Amino acid sequence: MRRLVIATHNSKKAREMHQILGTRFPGLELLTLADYPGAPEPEETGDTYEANAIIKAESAAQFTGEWALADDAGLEIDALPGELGVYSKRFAGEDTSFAEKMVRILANLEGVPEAQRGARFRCFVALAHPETETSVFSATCEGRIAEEPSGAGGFGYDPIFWLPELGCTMADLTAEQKHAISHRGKVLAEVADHLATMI
Ligand code: ITT
Repeated sequence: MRRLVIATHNSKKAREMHQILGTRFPGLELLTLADYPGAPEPEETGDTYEANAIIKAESAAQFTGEWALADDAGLEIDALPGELGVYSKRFAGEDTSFAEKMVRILANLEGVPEAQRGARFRCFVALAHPETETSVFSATCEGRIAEEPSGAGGFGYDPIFWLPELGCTMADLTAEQKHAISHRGKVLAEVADHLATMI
């Protein structure tokens, strides 16, 4: 494998995937869907992360003819069962900003004690090629929902994702610190071990 397409339309997620894989494989040509004008944005019709990751990776592999890597992630909040998860992007409406989504989550959790504010990011990654069977990898990152947003790093729900062992939110971390402990960092470390056998 000489070239890998990062199959996401989320530029911040693409940057994270690029940083993590580029550090490990400096000789690998990493492209994104932005390099393929007209690349379709398939509907995420699956009701699992795994199904959606496969849909995105296989669509990109078919369109580009290359190896393609897609990730589907979400935030699971114990006190709000079934409300985010696979549907994290659509929480409180697809067009609502993340600032607004986070305000809604914090309002829903008002008065909920720390011990009941458990949450995790879950991430599934699919690696596809037009001529081979798709492989799937997954990882989680455990934390809590903070009392208030903090930090400007990362993206999405990172400002309200509290990391008790570090005493800060995911958005308070540098990119390198996030990748060392995050769901995406962990799953891509596993993917990288797999890619190392193919490069
Ligand atoms: P693609 O499907 O094009 O890859 P997306 O933004 O739709 O991009 P997902 O469906 O995988 O991505 O993720 C759903 C939401 O979960 C995403 O919009 C983010 O808000 C949130 N999310 C995913 N990874 C995150 C992370 O590392 N930190 C914070 N929020 C994250």
